[in-house]
Amino acid sequence: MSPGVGRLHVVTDARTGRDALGVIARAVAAGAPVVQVRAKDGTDRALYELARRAVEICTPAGTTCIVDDRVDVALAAGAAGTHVGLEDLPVAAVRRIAGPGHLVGATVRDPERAAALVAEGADYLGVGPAYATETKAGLPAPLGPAAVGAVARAVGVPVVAIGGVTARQVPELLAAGAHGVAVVSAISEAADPAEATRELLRSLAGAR
Ligand code: TZP
Ligand code: MG
Repeated sequence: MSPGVGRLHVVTDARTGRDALGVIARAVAAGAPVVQVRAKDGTDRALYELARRAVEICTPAGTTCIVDDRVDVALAAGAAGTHVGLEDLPVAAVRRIAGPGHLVGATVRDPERAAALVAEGADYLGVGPAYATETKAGLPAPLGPAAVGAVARAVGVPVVAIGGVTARQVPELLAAGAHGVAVVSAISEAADPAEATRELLRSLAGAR
């Protein structure tokens, strides 16, 4: 599945009160290839409903919908994939649950662990925080593009940089070896999320 992983992952803002579906709709209409549904504070039912409605928006547009953390919700909602971090279910467990057709992404920060995650069944890797960000608390210091490149060189699957990424950083991330980028605030905090999506897509296309 990894050749099909898109280069722009639009990740929803997990903070409560955000219009996640409105952002998803605008980003998908603007051509976002991947949406990751990320929500930390609500009930299982609320996450399921959000994921289900996200899938409804993504599917007709051909956008890949991924659910953060929760393979059970991803499968129940009909999402194409699940993204897991270091404290979530292991990649191998997600792969066992979801089977071979499910897109599995994993967060990683170092090349040694990256290869192991791919061996477990990860289709793509997210590396971050690439830059400073206020969107997620408790993160280590920014890794920078070189660390993203080091992971990319260690594996044969696409590597997506996350954390503080805007269109401005896309050229150096791609030059370092990233396949693409994952963003929260660059799109969800933008006055015009559709235009912000197009700007990122232009950067990704231009930097190739
Ligand atoms: N994981 C590492 S950084 C981050 C996540 C979920 C937040 C990225 O948000 P932003 O607003 O694009 O910096
Ligand atoms: Mg997680």
